[in-house]
Amino acid sequence: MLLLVLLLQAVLLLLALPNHAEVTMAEGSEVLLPPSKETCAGWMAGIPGHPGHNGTPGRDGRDGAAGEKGEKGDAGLLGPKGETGDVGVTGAEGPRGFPGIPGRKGEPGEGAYVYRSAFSVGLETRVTVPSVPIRFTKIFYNQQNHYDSSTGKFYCNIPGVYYFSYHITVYMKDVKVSLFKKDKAVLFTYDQYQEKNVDQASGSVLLHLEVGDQVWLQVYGDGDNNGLYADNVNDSTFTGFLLYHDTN
Ligand SMILES: [Ca+2]
Repeated sequence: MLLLVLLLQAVLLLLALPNHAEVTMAEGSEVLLPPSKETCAGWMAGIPGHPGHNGTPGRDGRDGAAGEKGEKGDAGLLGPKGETGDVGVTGAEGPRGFPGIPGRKGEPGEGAYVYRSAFSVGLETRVTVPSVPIRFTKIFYNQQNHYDSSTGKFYCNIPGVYYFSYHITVYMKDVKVSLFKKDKAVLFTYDQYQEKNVDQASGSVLLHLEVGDQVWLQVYGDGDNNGLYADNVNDSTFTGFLLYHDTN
């Protein structure tokens, strides 16, 4: 501001200097004009006066027009990272995938036929001889031929646990029978016959057998206890089968 004032004063001074004489004349209108050279031959010019004092500073000018809008500034620095948001809602189940690759073919299984052993036979004649194997010659089942109808014995081909049972019709005489294994009686059954009646005698057992073991039924005792009977409406049967084979 001060600089502006000084500059204004300098401009006013410059403007005032050339017109000093006129200004002096204007201000001095009431002063007596010097007489013209024609009217005053003996006139001599006076000494120029001193420059006037500086005028008082003018008033402040009006505000200038607003400048043009500046250029856009650079982007500021990135702010700190915000807090982790809440977990979103579980999405919908996706589509079913493609079928997988088929697995490898399995190892061949154990042959079931090898471990089959079963027989079921019946009495065809009522004549039984004591102290020898009873021969059951009516064959209900003997697929593996492990029972020999010519001897009345079962021959073990597969080591394991076997089930044996017999159901005998008793008629006319008492019955005493034993189940033999390897020349030794292991099971005994005794039935006393009742006059004018038909009785039943039965027995069953589980036995572990090794290959080559023989099993059969036989009348035991010294008496005449061979009342085993069979006809068209009465059977006496002997049955055996492998329950499960040895695994070692
Ligand atoms: Ca009886």
